Amino acid sequence: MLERLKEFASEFFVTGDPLIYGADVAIGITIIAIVSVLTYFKKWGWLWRNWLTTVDHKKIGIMYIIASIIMLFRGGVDALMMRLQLAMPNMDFLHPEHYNQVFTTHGTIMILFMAMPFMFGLFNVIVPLQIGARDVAFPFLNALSFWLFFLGAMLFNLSFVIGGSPDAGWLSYPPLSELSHSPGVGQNFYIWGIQISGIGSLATGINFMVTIIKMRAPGMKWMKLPMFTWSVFSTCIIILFAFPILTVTLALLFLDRFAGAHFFTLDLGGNPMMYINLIWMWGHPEVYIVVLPAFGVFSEIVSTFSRKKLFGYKSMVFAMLIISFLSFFTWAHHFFTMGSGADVNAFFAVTTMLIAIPTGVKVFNWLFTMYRGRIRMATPMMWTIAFIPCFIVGGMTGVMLSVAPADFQFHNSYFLIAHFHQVLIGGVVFGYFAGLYYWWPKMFGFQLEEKLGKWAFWTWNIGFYVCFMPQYAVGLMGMTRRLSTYGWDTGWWELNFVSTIGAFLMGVGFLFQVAQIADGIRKYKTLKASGDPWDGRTLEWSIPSPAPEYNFAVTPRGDDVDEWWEEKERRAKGIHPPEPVYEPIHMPKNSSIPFIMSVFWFVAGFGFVFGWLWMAILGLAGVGICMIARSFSYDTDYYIPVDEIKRTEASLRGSV
Ligand code: HEM
Ligand SMILES: [Cu+2]
Repeated sequence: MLERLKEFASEFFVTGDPLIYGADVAIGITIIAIVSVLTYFKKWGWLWRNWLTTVDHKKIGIMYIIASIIMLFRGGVDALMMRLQLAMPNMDFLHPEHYNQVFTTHGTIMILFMAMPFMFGLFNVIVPLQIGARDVAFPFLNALSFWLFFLGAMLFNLSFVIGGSPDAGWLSYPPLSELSHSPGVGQNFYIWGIQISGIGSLATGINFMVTIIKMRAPGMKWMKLPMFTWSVFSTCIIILFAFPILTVTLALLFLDRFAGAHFFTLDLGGNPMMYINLIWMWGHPEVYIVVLPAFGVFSEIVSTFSRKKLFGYKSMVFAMLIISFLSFFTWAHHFFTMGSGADVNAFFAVTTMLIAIPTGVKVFNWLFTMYRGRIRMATPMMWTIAFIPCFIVGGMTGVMLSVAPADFQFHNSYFLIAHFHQVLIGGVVFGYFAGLYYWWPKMFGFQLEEKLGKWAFWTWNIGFYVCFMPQYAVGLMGMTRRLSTYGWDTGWWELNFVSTIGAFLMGVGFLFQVAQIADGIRKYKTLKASGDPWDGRTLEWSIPSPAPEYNFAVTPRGDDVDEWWEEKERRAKGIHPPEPVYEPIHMPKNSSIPFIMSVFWFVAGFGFVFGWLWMAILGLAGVGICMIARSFSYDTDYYIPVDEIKRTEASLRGSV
């Protein structure tokens, strides 16, 4: 009996590597620390009532961002481990199997559990405020989306200590990801972690689409929508069409592994290339999903910090919609080498190149907005200005990759690694950082001090170029991706060494950001932000920071893109708005169902990962019961009475 138990434990828990034991201990200590702090300060009730069961879009947004920053840390540690291993030839720090796991978890986490939630966090905090709404269209569904994302991400991360990590790359190509080549549970963790959080992503896409269509302030016609909200809308269109493809593809892969199907196997009629086509039909749109909101953030910041209207508003909107559309017709540029022939490759090469046109339009619009503007160099603006050249180089190397015959050389080399990190870091990460700095005072009610922020900015930026520029070169010299080590005779080590230094500089940049935030929290009482700390232009700046629970005491109007700016101009001329007439505000009630239901999804996922059908059925039954419970709960809303609104407004407005 004891022997059997031991055997089970040695398969169940990941063993053998000192790094893993170290991580086990660290995870254990963190959990104990969190539990004891919550118990000691008697904060469990507070956590449950204010956060775990909340349906408030602002709080959900903050939880998304916190989770994504933790994931940025984990993905970043993975990155640094890889760069350490590649710093010198013949290094013995990560063994090949371990290296495979690390690049797989790094890529998956960075895209799905860092970029996506960071983006959803910004959607949540800002979109309802920008369009003058009380909340999103479906607040309950919104909470459910968050918890599905969170527990999906936790399930994925669990593979680090239980069962073993996936190691077939961030897109899990068959045949590597099939049972024949990956008999362990790692791929199952991959499939279920992404499936569960993916349902949440699809629901968020639908939720924000409906919110933007139905809940805009009176007067806010489509061409009066703030640019960030437009970017969210175009992203939601892509999510709506792309995420179902991902769900189906992973479901088919799961059937291959779990039920002996042969969709993507090499024998019995299956075809691995079918998977690769399908996954990129989601995967390419996915990169536009994460970058369009960053474009939206930059548009807001450029105009606020140049104190000018955004140049070329309509062309911005059309550029984004065209990008959304085109993003569905470029997927095969990820495997020009498949052998589909010149005609097919030519089609995908041309569609890919076409995307450069609307993107170029946007870049010129940002530049023209800055032209002759009175530019203020606060941190959000610095990230924006740094993004422009970085994204241009990243985009141009993308156009180089889209030349199909040339791609036969570039394919899967470090040239590609450098290209996509340049657009993902220089575009997506810089964009979300800019957004976080910009909207930080609105989220938390205090300003961050700029000094540490500027240190973070410079170390991140210098680190970025030092890390990735050499990779273009080393790629052209023949170094391929997913390589766990190389010899002295390759001539690659100097460039790799420099690249590793750059990666660690970015790590230092991250530490500066953590320090900046910690410092801000320590001094937050002295750093109180007004409702409009940047002299903003859109409606979110017209209300106090942080926004009260109900956002707007009276529904605002949205007659202009820069409605709040116009309002300030009117007030300067002495035209004041009429005294507000308050009415009771209709609000959604908190609910514990999203959290509990997602925990059941987690249980079901865990059961499927290990093939324990009883557990999977138990989990799914729990999910079903939660759905039934929700459909019978009628007590889902309440009204904030006028007295309370008056009191809150008086205390908030008094202090701003
Ligand atoms: C912060 C600095 C970062 C560094 C130093 C870094 C470094 C690396 C390294 C060394 C690899 C493995 C290359 C290989 O052996 O093939 C890699 C792969 C990858 N990275 Fe990053 N990375 C960073 C940030 C990011 C970000 C922000 C994202 C996405 C938002 C990202 C997405 C990916 C993806 C998708 C892969 C491919 C994984 C695979 O081959 O399956 N990385 N990165
Ligand atoms: Cu692509």
